[in-house]
Amino acid sequence: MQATFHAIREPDWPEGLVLYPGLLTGNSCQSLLEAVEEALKDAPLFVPRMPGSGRPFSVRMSNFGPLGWVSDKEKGYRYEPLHPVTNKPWPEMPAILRDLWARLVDPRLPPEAGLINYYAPGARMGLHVDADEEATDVPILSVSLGWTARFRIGGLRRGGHTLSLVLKHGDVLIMGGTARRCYHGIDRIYPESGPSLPAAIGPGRINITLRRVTLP
Ligand SMILES: O=C(O)CCC(=O)C(=O)O
Ligand SMILES: [Mn+2]
Repeated sequence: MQATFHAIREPDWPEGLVLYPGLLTGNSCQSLLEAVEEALKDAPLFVPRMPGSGRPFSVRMSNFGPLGWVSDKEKGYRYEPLHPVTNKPWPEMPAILRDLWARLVDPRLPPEAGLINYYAPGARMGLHVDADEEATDVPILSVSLGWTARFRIGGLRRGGHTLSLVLKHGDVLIMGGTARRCYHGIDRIYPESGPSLPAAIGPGRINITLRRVTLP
């Protein structure tokens, strides 16, 4: 799995933000994409909607693990054990993701949700804080696959200074410490800037974020 195990932290980044560029090798990325393709057969991508307005997100989603992040007009952001359309449990978390978490986050407290984000060309994700977990102090681990994205991160409040970094195929990003509570999002993805996703998924980018949801 380790091509390089080089951690990048920069002085102007929020404390707790760590980038491992290309941590997942080509083969691991390939196996992971196969696991995503397989999972989506059973748990197809759904269109999350903003609470209240019902406006659709441009990113489509699914999940791995016992809990999945969902959002709709009526009940808003939350974790659910069942897929909102099929009403079936989410597919099991692939071993490769469990291992990555054990190595970089916590071997004793496994992730409960692996949110799969699919960015088709033109999709983006507005600035937000991940705040629907009870385990608010456990870092979030994010894996990027396919086309490159521009990730933006700011501070603890909206409207302050932000900075951007580029997330490529095989990159792993940890948001722990202060960064766990910072506003962040995806400005854009760059067309054809990375390996193609499986045809059954479509062109663009897959991001998987592993989250601990409940307190032990
Ligand atoms: O796609 C990404 O890299 C970030 C995703 C994200 O922030 C989220 O799913 O909450
Ligand atoms: Mn997030």
